[in-house]
Amino acid sequence: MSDQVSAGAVTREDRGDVAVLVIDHPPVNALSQAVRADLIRHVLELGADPAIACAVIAGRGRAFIAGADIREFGKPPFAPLTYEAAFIIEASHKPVVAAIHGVALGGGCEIALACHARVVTPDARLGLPEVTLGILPGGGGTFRLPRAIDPLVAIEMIGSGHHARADEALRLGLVDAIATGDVIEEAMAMARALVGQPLRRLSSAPAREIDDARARELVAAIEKKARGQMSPGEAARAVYDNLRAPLADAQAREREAASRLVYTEQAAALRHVFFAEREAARIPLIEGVAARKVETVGVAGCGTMGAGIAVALVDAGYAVIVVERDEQSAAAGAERIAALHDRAVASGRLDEETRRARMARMAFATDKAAFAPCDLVIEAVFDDLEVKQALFRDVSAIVRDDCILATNTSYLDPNAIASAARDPARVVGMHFFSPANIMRLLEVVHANRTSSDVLATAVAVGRKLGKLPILAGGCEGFIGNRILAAYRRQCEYMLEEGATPREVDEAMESLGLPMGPFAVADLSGLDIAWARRKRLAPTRDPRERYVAIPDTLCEMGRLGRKTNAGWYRYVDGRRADDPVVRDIIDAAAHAREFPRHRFSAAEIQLRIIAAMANEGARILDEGMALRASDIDLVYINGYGWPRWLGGPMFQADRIGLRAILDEARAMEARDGHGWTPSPLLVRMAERGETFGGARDGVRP
Ligand code: 3H9
Repeated sequence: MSDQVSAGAVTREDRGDVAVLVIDHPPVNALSQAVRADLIRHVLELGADPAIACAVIAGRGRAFIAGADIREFGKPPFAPLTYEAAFIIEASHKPVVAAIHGVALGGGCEIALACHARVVTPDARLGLPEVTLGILPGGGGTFRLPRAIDPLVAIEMIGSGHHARADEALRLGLVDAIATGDVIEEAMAMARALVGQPLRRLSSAPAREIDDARARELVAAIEKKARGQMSPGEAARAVYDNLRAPLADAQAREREAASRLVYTEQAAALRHVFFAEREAARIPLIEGVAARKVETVGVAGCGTMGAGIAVALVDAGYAVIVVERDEQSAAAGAERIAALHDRAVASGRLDEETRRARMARMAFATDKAAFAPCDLVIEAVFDDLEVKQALFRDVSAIVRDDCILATNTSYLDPNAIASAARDPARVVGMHFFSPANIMRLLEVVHANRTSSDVLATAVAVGRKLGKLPILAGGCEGFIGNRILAAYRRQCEYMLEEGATPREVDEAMESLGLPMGPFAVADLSGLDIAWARRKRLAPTRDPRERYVAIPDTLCEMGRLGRKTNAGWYRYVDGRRADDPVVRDIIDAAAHAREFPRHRFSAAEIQLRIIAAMANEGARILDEGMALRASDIDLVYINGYGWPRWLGGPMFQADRIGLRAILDEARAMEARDGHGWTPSPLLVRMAERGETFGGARDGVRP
C-alpha cells in the first residue's frame, strides 16, 4: 500500500516503512532550488517519522537528476545549496538509497554519492561533467567520489567530465548494484537491508592510498590537455588536494573554487555553448517535416574531402558508392580511405573486424552510372562551377527522381549549381570541413529552391554522421567562410597600418585560439587563396581595399610551411620572423600611405572581433543564419575556436555592442567600401541589446 504525503518538486510516497522520494521536475529533473529545498524537507521529516525505517530517492521521467539547474548559474545562489542537501541526506540516521535511471550527472551524481548506497538501471549513466561547463563539482563531488572509487580514476573522471555507464560504474565501485527488475523496488530492498547497519558516509570515509607521483602527473596531464581551459586542471587539483584534507578544509576548498569559477568568462562561454547546441537543433523550416529514407549514398570525387566524407558515411552505417574519373584516381581515393581507417585502427578507435565490415559496404567505380541505386549523391569534386554543373547534369540523368543531390562546395553559388540539375528542389549544400570524418561542423546550405524535405534529409543525415548541422543560406562563403574572409582582410589591413604577422597571431593566440591567422595560412598553404583571388580578380570591386602582400609572397614562391617560407620562415618546423616579409610589408604600407602605429593585443582583438561580428550581423540581417549562436557554433566546430571562448558573436557581446559598433564605424571611415556597419548591429547597439551572450555570470 502506498501513501502520497505531499506534492511539489519532490513527492514522498510511503510504501510500508520505506519513504520513496520522487523528484518530478521536467524535463530532466535539474536540481533547482525547489528540488533542493524539497529534498531537505522530506529527509528531515522522514527522519522524525516513526513509521519510516528508510528511504529511496528516485526521479520521474527521463532521468534521476541531470545536475544543477544550469539556468541558475551566474545568478546569485539561492539557498539551500546542493552541498547542504547532500550533507543532510548523508547525515540521515535512516538509510537512504538512490534508485538511478537515465542520468545522474553533476549535482545529481553528488546527491547519489551522498546516499548510503546506489542502485542503477542497466542503461544509466553517472558522471561529474562540471568541467565541461567551466566549473567543478560543488556539491561534495571532489571529496566523495575519490572515497567511493580509486582516487586516480576519480581525478580522471572529474578532470575530464567522463560519464560512466552502469557496468563501468559498478566495476569502479561508484554504484552498489545494477537492477535486474524495477530499480525502485530493488533500491527499497537494499535500503531495508541497511536498517540497523553502520551506514557508509563517504565524506568521512578514509581515502584509498594513492601513488602520489602518478596523481601529480595525471593532474599535470589534465591541465595540459585542457589547452587554456581552467576548469579541468582546477577540478583535478581540487580532488588531489582534498584526498588528505580534513573534511572542513576540503569542503571550503571546493566551495571557494566552485563559486569563483562559475563567474568566469570561460564558464559563461561554456554555458552559452551548452544552450546554443540545444537551440541549433531547432530549425523552424523543417519542424514536423519527415526526412526521406537514405540508405545508399554516392560520393563523387575521392580527394581529401571526398575520402573523409566517404569514411564518415560508411562509419555511420550507410552503403557508399564512390565514383572517381578514372582507375588511377579511384585507386588513389581507395588508398586515402584506407589511410584514414589505418589511423583509426592505430589509435584504437576501430578494430580490424569492424573495418572489414565497413569496407564491405563500400564500392568504387569510374562510371557515374554506378550512382543509379543512390538515395543521395554528395559531390566533392574540384571547386569549379562548370565542373560541378556538368556533374549534376549527368548525375540527374542517372539517379532516381527522388534522389537528393548535395554539393560540398565551400564558396560557389549553390543556386548556380542547382540550376544544372533536372530538379533544383532536390539540390542542397552539405558543406563538410576537413578532415570530414572528424570535424563536427556541417553547414547545410539552403539554396533558393531546395525543398523542405530535402533540407530535413540533409540535416538528418548530418546528425546520423554525428555532425552538428547548422542551416546556412546560399550566400558567398555561407556562414563560416564569409566571416573568415572579413577576418582575414582585417588582419591584412593591420599589417599595412603597422602590425606584424607575429603581433596579430600572438594577439589571437592570447585570446585563446590555438593558432593565429597568419600561422594558420602558412599551415594550410597560401596558394589556394591565391588561386581564388586570381579567379575573382576580374570581378573584384575596384573600390575595395585590396592588400597585395600575400600575392607578393606567393609570387616569390613563399607558399607557407610546405616551402619553409610564407608569412614566417620555418627552421626545423619552428616559425621565425623573416626580415624579407617585414620589408615586403613596409614597402606595401609605404605605397598605401596609411598612418602606421604600434598595435596593442587588445586593439588587434577588438578589430578582429568587430570585423567578424559585423559580418555575422550582416549574415543575420540577410537571413543567411538562423541565430547568432549558430554562428558561434560554426566557429567552434569548424574553425578551431575553443568552446570556452564562446565564439565571435559571444565575444562581441562580452566586449559590448556599442564598442563593436564604434569599431565597425571606424572601419567604414578608414576602409570604405564593404565595411558599412550592419543595420542589425546598429539597431542592437543603440538599444543596448546583445546577440544573446548576455553579461551574466561575471561579477562586476
Ligand atoms: C552541476 O550539477 C554542478 C553541481 O556540482 C552543483 C554545484 C553547486 N539545467 O540535452 P537535451 C535542458 S553542473 C537546466 O536536449 P537529451 C536542456 O536545455 C550540471 N536545463 O536532452 C533542454 O531544454 P530545452 C551538470 C537542462 O536527452 C532539455 O533539458 N550536468 C539541464 O539529449 C533537454 O536536454 C550536466 O552538465 C540542466 N542541468 O540529454 C548535464 N540539462 O528543451 C547537462 C538539460 O528547453 N545535460 N537541460 O532545450 C545533459 O547532459 C543532457 O541535457 C542530458 C539529456 C543528458 C541530461
